[in-house]
Amino acid sequence: MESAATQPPVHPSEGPHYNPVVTLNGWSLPFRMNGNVKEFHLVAEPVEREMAEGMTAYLWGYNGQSPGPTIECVEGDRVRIFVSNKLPEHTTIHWHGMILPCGMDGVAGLTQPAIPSGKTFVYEFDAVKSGTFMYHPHGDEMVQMAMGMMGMFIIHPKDPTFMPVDRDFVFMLSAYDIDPGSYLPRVMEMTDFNMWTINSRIFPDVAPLVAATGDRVRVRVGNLTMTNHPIHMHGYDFEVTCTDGGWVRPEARWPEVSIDIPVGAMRAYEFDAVYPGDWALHCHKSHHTMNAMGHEVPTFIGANKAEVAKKIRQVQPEYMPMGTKGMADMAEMSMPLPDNTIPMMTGWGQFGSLEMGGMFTVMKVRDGREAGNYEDPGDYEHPPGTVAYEWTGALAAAPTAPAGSADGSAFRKSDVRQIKMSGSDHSGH
Ligand SMILES: [Cu+2]
Repeated sequence: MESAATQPPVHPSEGPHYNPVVTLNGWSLPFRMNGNVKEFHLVAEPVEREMAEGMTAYLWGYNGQSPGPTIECVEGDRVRIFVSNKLPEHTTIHWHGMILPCGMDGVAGLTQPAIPSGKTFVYEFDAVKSGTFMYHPHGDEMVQMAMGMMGMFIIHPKDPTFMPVDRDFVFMLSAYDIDPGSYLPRVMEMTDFNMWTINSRIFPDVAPLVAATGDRVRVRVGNLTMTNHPIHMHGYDFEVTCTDGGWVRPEARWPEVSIDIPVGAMRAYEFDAVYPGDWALHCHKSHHTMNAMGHEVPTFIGANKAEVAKKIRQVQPEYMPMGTKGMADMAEMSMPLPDNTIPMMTGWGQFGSLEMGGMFTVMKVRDGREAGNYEDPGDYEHPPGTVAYEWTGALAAAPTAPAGSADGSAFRKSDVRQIKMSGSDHSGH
């Protein structure tokens, strides 16, 4: 797949019918029927992934892309998956969350010999349980997953009336540590990643999720990074209806506005898209909605850099003191960057700079969208009188915290007394 654009869903022309998923900035792997067996072909190989305009990563993936294409089948299908290895080292594929014979589980050494470079192995099993699963290597796993080898595996219910939705989105969260100016992830990194991605794309180049007002919408999110991601969507409350363990019974669900996606897990949530708008959808860890962030930058908030700026300009005339009022000025100013990286905070909306990056996108709900149309509808046209606005009239004094028993200073006085008492106790010993 040459393009990183979201490919429209592919309705099955053979085998049992299902309502296909839409992979954000991705696509579904075509299959062919061979008798009663649904056959797929995955090719593990080095790929180039454009994470955003101006930033390409040299990754390993499947069929020309990282993450690999989404595999879709139907509960009851017999599937046969050919896996060709074009990597410089051996690999396997583990089918995360799926019920299958042990010898098809894909753990190198434990359940099968690894697939040598240049060879093709076959995995074959019955899709016995519907739900959302993942696939990834289980041989040199740390390196191969750090290089981007992963994908989603959807088994649709045999009964098409079971939990039907109008729009069914799926994406994988992955993270990379790629130094600005370079292309390869540092595979030994464990914590300090700088590219927090949705299907190996970073904001502002993550595709929006597009829905029509009134649609029943499902969003399936897999996490194969090294940390959890509290995925937060504005404008709605919703319920987790599926994990990689299976469907969640209605009596076991509760309302949420952020759902934590644990490491090595999948959560699918559903809602009725009754509120039109451009609703932010993002990881709530604020460092995960940034790009290419260095964590050694000192905090200058409140500092007066006027004097030091004068001195620095004697040797570096273009020097601009930044960060003394916060960091928003960094998003608004475009400064020269090293090759192959993009700004830490970026993205422009109809009202200005978003100051975002990484795991951020938008759920765009619009009246009158036709079924099957996933094209970006552009900016939301707010009904008149429904946008926050500047107040230019007179203002009464703003309320402040009342003085009294809950006042912080009174609390501190008792603290001091406690400390004195324990001090005298101590001296008595
Ligand atoms: Cu996160």
